[in-house]
Amino acid sequence: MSFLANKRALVVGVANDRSIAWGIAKQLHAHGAEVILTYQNDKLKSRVEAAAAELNSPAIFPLDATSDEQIADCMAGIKGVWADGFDILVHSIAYAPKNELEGKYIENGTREGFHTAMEVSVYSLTALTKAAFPLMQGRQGSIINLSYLGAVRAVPNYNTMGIAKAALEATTRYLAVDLGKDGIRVNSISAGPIRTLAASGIKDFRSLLDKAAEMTPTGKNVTIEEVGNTAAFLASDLSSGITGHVIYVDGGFNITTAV
Ligand code: 0WE
Repeated sequence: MSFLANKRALVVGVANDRSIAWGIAKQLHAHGAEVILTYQNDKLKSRVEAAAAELNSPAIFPLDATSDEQIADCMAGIKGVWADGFDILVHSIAYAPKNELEGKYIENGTREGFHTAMEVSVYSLTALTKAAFPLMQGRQGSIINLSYLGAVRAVPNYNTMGIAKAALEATTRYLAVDLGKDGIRVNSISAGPIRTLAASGIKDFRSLLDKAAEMTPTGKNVTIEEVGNTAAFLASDLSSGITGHVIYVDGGFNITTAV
């Protein structure tokens, strides 16, 4: 019945109860997994602590995924709790400087913004995967990251983040090939737009959500719980034949077109 019984998950990217990472953590736990959350900084610590308590988490750890030292300390901490390893790694992190996410890419895209977006939103997956590998090896593991349609379509204003998400999806494929024989699958969920803390920093996000809902086959935007349930499937052995893939959890928006 509980298809994630005896699975252990590390979920990176919870900021508050609107975070996609939180929807995923909740659903992984609901389907039977034990879950450890990380918090990016002291400002977010108390909120993540409260979230972890709801899931009866055995521990929480600080983690800024741009720091190899913090990644190493986090994995050492996890080894202290889960000595024989863990099964599921969820990466739900993205950042580009605000000015990169408005207007024309050719006008507002900068070398520094590009570098920051790639470092925080893309290389962090590789860095976390490298560090998690010794603990995940040989256990039917699953690594999941979050993408967006802007990886494969030119979405107005998404700009630098679209280029970063394209690189994240490519990273998913390369890691899937490298880790397949060690029993680890790597997949991406391309979620429809969701009102999160990150999204609250984006101009006119409300109207983007309304327009998207109108064009979406299901007639509504997706929830963090819907993304979480797809993550639970990808985390589980039910998806043992799927790796290097991008699954759209967007109510079908990506198959529509403007006329
Ligand atoms: O990946 C994202 C957004 C992630 C994000 C959000 C922010 C806001 C605050 C990354 N960096 C920042 N930097 C900040 O300073 N999404 C899929 C949501 C999103 O963002 C958009 C979208 C959609 C959808 C930006 C422009 C257009 C559409």
